[in-house]
Amino acid sequence: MSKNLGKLHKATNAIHAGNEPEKVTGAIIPPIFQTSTFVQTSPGKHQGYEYTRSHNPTRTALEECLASLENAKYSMVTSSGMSAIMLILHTLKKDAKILCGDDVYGGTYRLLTKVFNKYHQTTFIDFTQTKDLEKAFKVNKPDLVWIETPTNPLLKLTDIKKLSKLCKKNKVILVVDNTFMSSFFQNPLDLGADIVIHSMTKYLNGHSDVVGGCLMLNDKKIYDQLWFLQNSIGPSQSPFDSWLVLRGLKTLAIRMERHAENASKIAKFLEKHPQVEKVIYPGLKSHPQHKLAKSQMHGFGGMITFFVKGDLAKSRKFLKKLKLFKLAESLGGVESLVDHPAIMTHASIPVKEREKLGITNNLIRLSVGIEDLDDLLNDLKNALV
Ligand code: P1T
Repeated sequence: MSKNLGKLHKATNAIHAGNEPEKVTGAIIPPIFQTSTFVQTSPGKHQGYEYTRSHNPTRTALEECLASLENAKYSMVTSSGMSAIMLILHTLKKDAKILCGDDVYGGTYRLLTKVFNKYHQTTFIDFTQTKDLEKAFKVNKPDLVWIETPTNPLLKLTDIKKLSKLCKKNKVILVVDNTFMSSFFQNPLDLGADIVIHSMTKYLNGHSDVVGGCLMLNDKKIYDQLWFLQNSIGPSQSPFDSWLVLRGLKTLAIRMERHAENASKIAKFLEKHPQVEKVIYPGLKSHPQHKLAKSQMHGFGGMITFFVKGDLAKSRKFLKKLKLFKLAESLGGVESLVDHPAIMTHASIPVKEREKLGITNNLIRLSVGIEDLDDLLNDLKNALV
């Protein structure tokens, strides 16, 4: 346990929380405890650590830092975003009902519809368009509500405070996947959510060199259940990867500010471009939930989704011409990435569903990095012809 630092700002916590100087040498950076096991002085007598699948001091340091960033009592680090999601789904009883936002990461959709469909029943609804949520709760009788806000890839927002009130009234667990905002721009637990998850692969680590996930929550009973599952199933993160995320977190505040600053200017540029049909970015006045974005988020983030004018051939031409924006799945790293959701990140969603959602062949998703803005704008200008 690190010293209680009192109430500090997030930029400070990202650097200091969980980062105690090492006790033997005073090293300012917590070491990588690259060990699978810990010696006991007599059976059952140890210093809090027995085996790295269960606990590891480097992972503990990261968990403390993450908990401070989401104002959470408990945090758990996992081997990937998907394994964090899997652990939550395993806490549900058989035949549980899940009400899930209709626009989610393709892998989340796949896990719910092709793996956990053996145990649970998931109904997908558009929380932004469903006027009568009370009725949706009455009809579906969910045990758990799952949302991304902003969603991947259409950047739709859900009013977390409003939804959490309804969940509490109906004794339903609300889980928010906060990956797109990072803990710097949005804190769902403060707005009433029960569990927050992140793919740490994205903004929290920020350097595209780690795959990881995390869970933050305030309920001890659910935490104990999640930890039991983590220990039993085994998707714990390696000490080295935890150390890299702890390192990445130190610059979370300045990275997020720069991601958002660049994205806001790029979104405005794209909105005026004659080859662009429509731009979706929560920071634009044209975003249908811009007002909600201003009230529940502390920044608009680094993700932009837009439609080029034309078809798949036009999208392919644009993607081929880009030089700085690299065509790759993932997001949230310091380098800019571009994604074609229909063929890449959301291919596991059936075509009919994708089309209903609006994930069309001319839809492009940008993860705006922290490079010089002029270089990014020039890259887009050269490719959008
Ligand atoms: O890739 P992994 O660390 O397992 O995280 C899965 C995940 C969970 N939640 C959201 C909102 C995500 O975006 C992801 C992963 N997403 C991508 C790889 C992507 O390019 O959208």
